[in-house]
Amino acid sequence: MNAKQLAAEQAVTHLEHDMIVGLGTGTTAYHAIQGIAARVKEGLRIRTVASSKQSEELAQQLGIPTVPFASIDGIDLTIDGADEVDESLHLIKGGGGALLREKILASNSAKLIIIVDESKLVRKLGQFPLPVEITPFAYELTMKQVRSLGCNPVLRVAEGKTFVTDNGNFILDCAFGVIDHPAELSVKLLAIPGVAEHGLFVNMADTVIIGSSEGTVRYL
Ligand code: ABF
Repeated sequence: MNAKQLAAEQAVTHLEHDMIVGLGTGTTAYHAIQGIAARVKEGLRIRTVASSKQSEELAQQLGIPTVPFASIDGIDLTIDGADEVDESLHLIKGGGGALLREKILASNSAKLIIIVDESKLVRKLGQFPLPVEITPFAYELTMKQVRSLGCNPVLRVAEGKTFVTDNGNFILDCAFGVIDHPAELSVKLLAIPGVAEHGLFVNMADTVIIGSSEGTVRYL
């Protein structure tokens, strides 16, 4: 079992009957969805909502009950990955392009468990370029405003085309260098009208589960 899978397997031990569960996105969250499917097969009674079309389709293929957002009032537990985790459990997410939906799920969850391998742990956030989701309209001007905050934003491209999120938006990958004050940067980014959301998750994670290549798991 690899490190990501170990963390995922540990996270699914936190599931309980009748929970509404948020499904994350990415390769670590993939393992969690597999683990959730195994528990559902054993008889665990849960309902889920997903942070991406990809995760929703995977859940449905694996026989995990998915429900519309209109049918729930909130989420009991979301299990998701991250690109970076610092010592205060602040996160950078969005490398997979699902940050807006991931943040909506996280902010509506009573508990957010983040699952990572050791490579994601950093003392301070910022080695991983911060993903910022922006509306396509006048995106060049939005890019300029984001640049003025002290980074060189790069419009994300995938398979030779501008990457488009599940919400029809673009992503800017913004290398800020060390982010000393993530909460302040968050406020500044959200003050730019074309910014839909960004990948800084400040004070959102309740628990981080770290899998290691030696086969151990620890909690932050
Ligand atoms: C999602 O998947 C993200 O927010 C993050 O960008 C990514 C983590 O990648 P992986 O789990 O594939 O390493 O959770």
